[in-house]
Amino acid sequence: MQLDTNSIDNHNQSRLNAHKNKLSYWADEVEKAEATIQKLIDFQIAIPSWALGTGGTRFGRFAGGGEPRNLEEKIADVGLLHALNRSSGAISLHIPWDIPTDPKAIQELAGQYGLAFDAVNSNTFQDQSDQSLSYKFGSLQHTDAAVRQQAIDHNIEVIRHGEALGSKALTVWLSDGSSFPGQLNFRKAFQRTLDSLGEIYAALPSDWKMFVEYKAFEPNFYSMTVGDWGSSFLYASKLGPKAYTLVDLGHHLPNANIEQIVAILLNEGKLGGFHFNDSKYGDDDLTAGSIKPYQLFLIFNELIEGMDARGMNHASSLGWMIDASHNVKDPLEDLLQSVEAIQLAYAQALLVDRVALEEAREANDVAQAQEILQDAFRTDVRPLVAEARLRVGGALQPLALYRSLNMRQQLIGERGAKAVATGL
Ligand code: AFD
Ligand code: MN
Ligand code: MN
Repeated sequence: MQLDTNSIDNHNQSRLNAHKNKLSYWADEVEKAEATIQKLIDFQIAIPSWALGTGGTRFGRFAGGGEPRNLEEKIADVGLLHALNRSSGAISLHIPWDIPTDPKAIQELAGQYGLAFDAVNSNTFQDQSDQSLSYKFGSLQHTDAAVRQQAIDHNIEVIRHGEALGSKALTVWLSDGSSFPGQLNFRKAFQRTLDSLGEIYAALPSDWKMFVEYKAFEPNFYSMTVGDWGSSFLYASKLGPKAYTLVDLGHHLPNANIEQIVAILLNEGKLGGFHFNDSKYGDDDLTAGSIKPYQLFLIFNELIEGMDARGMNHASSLGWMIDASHNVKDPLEDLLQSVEAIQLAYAQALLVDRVALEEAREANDVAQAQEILQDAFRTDVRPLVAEARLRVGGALQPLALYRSLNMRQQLIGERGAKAVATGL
């Protein structure tokens, strides 16, 4: 569905005065505000194709209607998000859920919405109906070389699909592991996984990256073969310069210090990208910033510090992707909220007075260091984020506009109340 620009203009006009008033708070700090707005305009966050339908739990799924029935409709949904916020200019596909039958046409369609293709994701955590061997006991780690080969071939096929669309990265998330003590020889599982990843790595085009995503538990509950950042780092280091660790915020054990993990990976040049979401317990896949916004800010604080130290480009040096989806919200509303939360955390982290922070640290002035961070975190940067959107044709309040235009009702009218998204 294409959003007509008139509705955005009308929406913005009616809110313009209120917005300018809020923005005037920044009048004394124009320089800082300007720099932040420019960075926000450049910063794009990829939307996962699997988050456009209502997510379920293993107990049930409550579809909301009007879900995208095919890849074209998924692209249309991301196009709609991007038209509203001008910050969701990419889509991350999951194969085989999103196999593009006509890549040229798909690329063209995405181009019409101003969308690029971010990392492509392989899937060896499910058996497909046309698949000859099962992944019940793992894929790249499997004891049977034929199963490993099938999983390797699948990953290489995913790379080929991505190449046809202009993607530049492959994300490998494995459910491989074991659920009971004694089930798995850890050493062999690691080595087999490394060897299999090595074969996939060898098939990467020269300008591609491979993201190795780790997860502490689930679906295996005793061990995961890529279970933490340490093992992901080890795989990525052994694989070579095109391999990196991908941090999914929900994939840690409770209370893990993710910002410190991020700082270390960045320092080693091995941080590849992110899957943003939030959680209270495990891989809850809740809206980014909905539970622990301060943690999200602290992560961005390390990102900016570490990226600036290495001369990296905030917008393009790392993969920025959302991986959130759940049961009780309209997925498009949820994604608008996630993108906004990420932008807010990024903008707040840009405000941190880094010189003063370093001085406080060097002087062991703990209270002052905390003040500096919290001062930035407690600044209301919503007008800056809204201004960034306004300047590039987005809506001042994307969620409010989405609601006032009854977008979900329109989608239901177009696709039906029982339309179910392909994928999980
Ligand atoms: C998993 C991971 C991973 C994977 C996805 C599948 O977060 O990114 O691709 O779910 O839906 O938990
Ligand atoms: Mn993920
Ligand atoms: Mn996950």
